[in-house]
Amino acid sequence: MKIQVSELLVRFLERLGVEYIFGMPGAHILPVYDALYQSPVRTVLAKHEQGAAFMAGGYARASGKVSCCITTAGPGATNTVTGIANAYVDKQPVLLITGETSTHIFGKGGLQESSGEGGAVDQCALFSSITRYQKLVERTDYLANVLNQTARILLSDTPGPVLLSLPFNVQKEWVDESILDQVMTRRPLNGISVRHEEVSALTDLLLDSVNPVIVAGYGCIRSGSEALVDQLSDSLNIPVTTSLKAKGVISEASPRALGSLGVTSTGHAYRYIVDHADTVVFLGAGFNERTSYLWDDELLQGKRIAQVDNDPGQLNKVFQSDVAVSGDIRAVLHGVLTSIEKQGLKTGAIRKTVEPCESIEERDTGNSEIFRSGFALVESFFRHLQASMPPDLMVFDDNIIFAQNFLNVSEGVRFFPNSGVSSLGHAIPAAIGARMAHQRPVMAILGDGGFQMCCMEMMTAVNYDLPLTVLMFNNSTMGLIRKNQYQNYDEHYIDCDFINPDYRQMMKSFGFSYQRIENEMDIQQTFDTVDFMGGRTLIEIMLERDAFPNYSSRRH
Ligand SMILES: Cc1ncc(C[n+]2csc(CCOP(=O)(O)OP(=O)(O)O)c2C)c(N)n1
Ligand SMILES: [Mg+2]
Repeated sequence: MKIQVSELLVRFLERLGVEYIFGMPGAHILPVYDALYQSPVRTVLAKHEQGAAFMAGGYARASGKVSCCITTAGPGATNTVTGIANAYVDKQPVLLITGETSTHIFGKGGLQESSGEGGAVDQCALFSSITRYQKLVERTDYLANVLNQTARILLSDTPGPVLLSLPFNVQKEWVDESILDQVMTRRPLNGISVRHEEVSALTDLLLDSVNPVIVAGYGCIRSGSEALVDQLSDSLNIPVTTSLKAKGVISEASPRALGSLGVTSTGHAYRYIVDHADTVVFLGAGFNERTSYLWDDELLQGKRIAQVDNDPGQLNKVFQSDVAVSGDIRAVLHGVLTSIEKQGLKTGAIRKTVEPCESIEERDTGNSEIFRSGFALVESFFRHLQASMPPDLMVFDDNIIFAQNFLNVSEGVRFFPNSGVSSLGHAIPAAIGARMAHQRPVMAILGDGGFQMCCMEMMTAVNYDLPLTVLMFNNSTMGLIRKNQYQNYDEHYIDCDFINPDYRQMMKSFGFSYQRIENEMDIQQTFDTVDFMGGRTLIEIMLERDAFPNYSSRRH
């Protein structure tokens, strides 16, 4: 049967299992919107295409499923750049579909043309370093190949964004629907095989260690290995620290949890590794600037190192491992546990010579220089939150430092710190995307600077009747920048301070509930009234401009 390319594309999305498509229409993409009119794929109209791209990323991150974004040519597409770059760095399966001027006017200076001809913006070139595949689809005879290539990347174990740009006339061309039968739209069952010798080497290393430590990374979440990490940690009594992005891989209420590792943490995990570990096992964890304390020399000095990752490109990238295993983390851990069991070892086989921490409280605040003063209200807020938050809350966090240290992530709760390109303006739209994926309560945490970059997306939550709790820290400054200028630039404060609007009034006009926290009583009142499950609330915590968390922002 003959159908138009726009419809073929929508049928392709349906076969991929796409549920939502986040974006904003424009004349050049209306044929695809028209095909979406009758489709079960639901459209979500964002306030800004950057928000749409962050929503698509949030959806993919929360669900692991293919996510989609749609814009018009020219500015619609260019507005997504930061969100797509974010998905690229985070390896999210995000498909960006954009319109384009008709092929017969390429190079003539069409409105919003981004074909790259005759001095026009070259959209594919622009996206080439932030997508795994980008195609200006000028013809239909290779459509099956283009869609196959798209699906292959989106459904792979290490996915990334794909851009398909469709000229207006091509969207309306007629093609045979059977093209879709040539396209693979199911995830291939080609898990990376695991080599027995590598698993044995890892097992031997673990059994030969006195005080090993596991550093669990996002790869553990991506591969669904959380329970196996916990099992391994339990069976050999190995303490676990995580990268920020993997916070909660094992319950942070566990006495085996060292808390997260990184420059914005209280430093407990760092000190534990430096002082006690003889072996460090990285599981699906890169060793980026924050986790590694700027690749600190002392952290891994004299330790034996093992690394497991499903992406061979990650192995030995920033440190040399004694044992490097490439393969599915689940399969590797399964192999190690089986091998340990075969050797007849029981729980607690490795004698722990050092307690990971005396108490959870000591772990989270002990010796910390970061929160010397000014944050009693924030600490208290998180204590209340910990006690009364819904057990399945999903938290998107652009502020990072407070939740990283004051929020214990345990079973059920999921924590999504800003990652990727670490862009402000991410938490609110990403939380909205995640809520589309799961009928679970969501919370966005961010500063007042970041808030003003994306707060209009709160109206997207209103438009789609989604519950959303936003926690915003009002310090009337870009606090991180101010801190940096204090620490490293002789207090030359430039372009950090600003005047905030009256958020109570703003929220009134948005139809959001509003809670302002200036003292302990306000906290109590907030938790008495806030409805995480069904409400839409902005909670504003007032902070001193100079009460910054005292961690180092040094660069080299
Ligand atoms: C898109 C983008 N622009 C600039 C930055 C650099 N930057 C990092 S933190 C920050 C200040 C954030 O201020 P605010 O959101 O108020 O948080 P605070 O540090 O005050 O808690 C800036 C400008 C960034 N990360 N992303
Ligand atoms: Mg601020």
